[in-house]
This record gives sequence, structure tokens and C-alpha cells, in this order.
Amino acid sequence: MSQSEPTLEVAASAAVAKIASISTIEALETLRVSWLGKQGRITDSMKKLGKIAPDQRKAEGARINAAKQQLIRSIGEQRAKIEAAALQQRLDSERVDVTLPGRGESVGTQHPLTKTLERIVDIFGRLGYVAASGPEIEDDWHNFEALNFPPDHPARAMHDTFYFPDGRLLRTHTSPVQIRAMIGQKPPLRVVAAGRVYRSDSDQTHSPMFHQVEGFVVGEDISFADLKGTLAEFVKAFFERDVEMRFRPSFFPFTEPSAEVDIRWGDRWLEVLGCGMVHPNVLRNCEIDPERYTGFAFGMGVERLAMLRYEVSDLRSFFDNDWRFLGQFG
Ligand code: 2U9
Repeated sequence: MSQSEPTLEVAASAAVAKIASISTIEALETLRVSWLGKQGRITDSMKKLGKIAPDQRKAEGARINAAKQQLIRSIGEQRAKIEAAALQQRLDSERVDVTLPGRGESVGTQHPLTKTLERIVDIFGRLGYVAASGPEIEDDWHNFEALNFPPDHPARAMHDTFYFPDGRLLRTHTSPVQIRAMIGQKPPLRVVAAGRVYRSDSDQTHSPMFHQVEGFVVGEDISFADLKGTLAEFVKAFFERDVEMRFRPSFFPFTEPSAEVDIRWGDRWLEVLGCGMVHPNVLRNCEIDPERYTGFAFGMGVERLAMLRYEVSDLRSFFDNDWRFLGQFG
């Protein structure tokens, strides 16, 4: 009987006991390699068989084989147990309760600025204005020249207007749309233009891109009284109540006389729009005879009106695309 015989059997029994307590495939594999791998204990014992006396070789081989089979079986059983436990854990954690109610669909809402812009255009639509649109990339003539801006007006400066290398620009107001609408049409005209405009300006109350709505009326005998009446109707319709208004003299190159309109907001006056009688030069630039026709025009910032209507204090909230903010305007 070789000396290694009982040692191998005792060690194999100890390994079988250890196998039962292994809980990971990796640890089990380490143990398997140490016994059954190329340099494992069983393989090693097999290699030594050749040196054993021929009459003992068969019995010794049978013992090694018995230990080997015992190890293979318990490793296999333990592997199956570990895999079953892992599967059960996955099934438990990934269980889907098909009886739970669905999450429901969240329906998108219009952006508060779109809602405000459409609301303003709609009010003027009901007053008989026709909506016009035009390009956001404009030329100097439609954006400044036709509107009676002098060549050295500060709005034309690079720090106020975004220019393209070829001299074209991002429109700084919706007025060029009005110019395009006025050209080639005969009065009486009632036009409203809304859209994006661009100015090189950015802080809590200014965004480099913002929205305007402008309107104009041209016809015979159009007076400042018509302008006042129109804007009074608009302000009442927009805020859905009687709001106190005042007209303050102002200046714009494209209107004469010009005014800014304030509304009473609590104990303060807030500026909400600008207006005036269309400058004769502007009418002439659009081939309308200022001796025969007069007109009024007005313009307003959509963001400003939306901030008042929805009591929003920071203009930038409109552009952050945060659903927690936008979802409140459904
Ligand atoms: C034509 C003739 C006249 C449009 C007008 C204003 C006064 C005005 C500002 C309000 C706040 C722009 O968004 S804002 O910064 N607008 O004060 N706009 S009159 O006058 C026109 C337009 C087109 C052909």
C-alpha cells in the first residue's frame, strides 16, 4: 500500500466538504483546477502511477479514480446549486407584475411663448388683421433702410446686430416683414407679423433670440385715436380685465409721433409695448402716398407679455427646456 493513499482520500473528503460551502463559480473553478487541472493533485497522482509496483498499480489507480469521480460529482452538484441560486435571484429581482396598471401617456404641451404669441395674433386676427411672415435672415434695406433708420443709428452697430460676412443680418425686429407686406399691396391694410428676432444682448431680462408681434394699419383717415382704441382693446383682451394704460411720448425712426404704452401693475407702471403713426418716409419707401394715406403701427415683446401673464420672474426659464417649468402651462 503506498503512503499517499490515505492522505489522498482524506484530502479529497475534506475538499468535498469544502465544496459544499462554496458559493461562487469563480471559487469553485479555483478548487477544481487545484484538483483536476493539468497540475492538479489528481493528475499528479495519476502521473506517479507508473512508478508504483505493477501488482499495486490497479488498486492504487482505482482509489485515485474513486477520489476523482467523487470530486467531479460534488463540483458538478455544487455548480448546479450556485447557478440555480443565481437564476432564482435574477427571477426575483427582474420579476414583472403584469397585473400592475400602466404608467399612462404624458401628452406634450405648447410652449408658453408659443401660447402667448398665438394668443396675441389671435386677438388681432379677431380685429381683422391678416397674419404675415417673412425671412429671419434679412438685408440691410428691409431691416433698417426702409424703416428710416439713419446710417449711423446705434442699432446698426455690430454689438447690437448679428451680421453675416456678406452683409446680411439676423432680423432685429419683425418690421421687415411689415415692409415686405406693405410693398406691392394697396391700402387699406391691416397686417400682424409675429416671430423670432435677434439682438446681441443677454441677461435676466434679455435673450439674444426673442419673439415679437408687430402690427400696422394703413388707410385713409387713420389717426392716433384709432391706435389708442385698438391698443386699449388689445390690452383688455390679453389680460382679460380692465387694465389702466398710459401713453408716454417716445421716439422710433419708423414712427412719428411715437409712444410707449405702460400698464398699471399693482402700484407700478410697466412698459408693455411701443407704437406710433407710421413715418411718411416709411410709407414712401413702400410706394404708398403719405399725402393720401396714414397709418399706425405697434410692436411688443412676447417674452415680456408672457412673463407678466404667467408671473415668471426670469426670462431664461423659457429657454431652459426644463419639463418641471414647461409642464405647468398645459
Ligand atoms: C412698419 C412701420 C412701423 C412697429 C413698432 C414699436 C413701435 C416698438 C418694440 C416693443 C418692445 C420692440 O420687442 S420690443 O423691443 N417695438 O416699440 N414697434 S412701432 O412699427 C412699424 C413696423 C413696421 C412698416
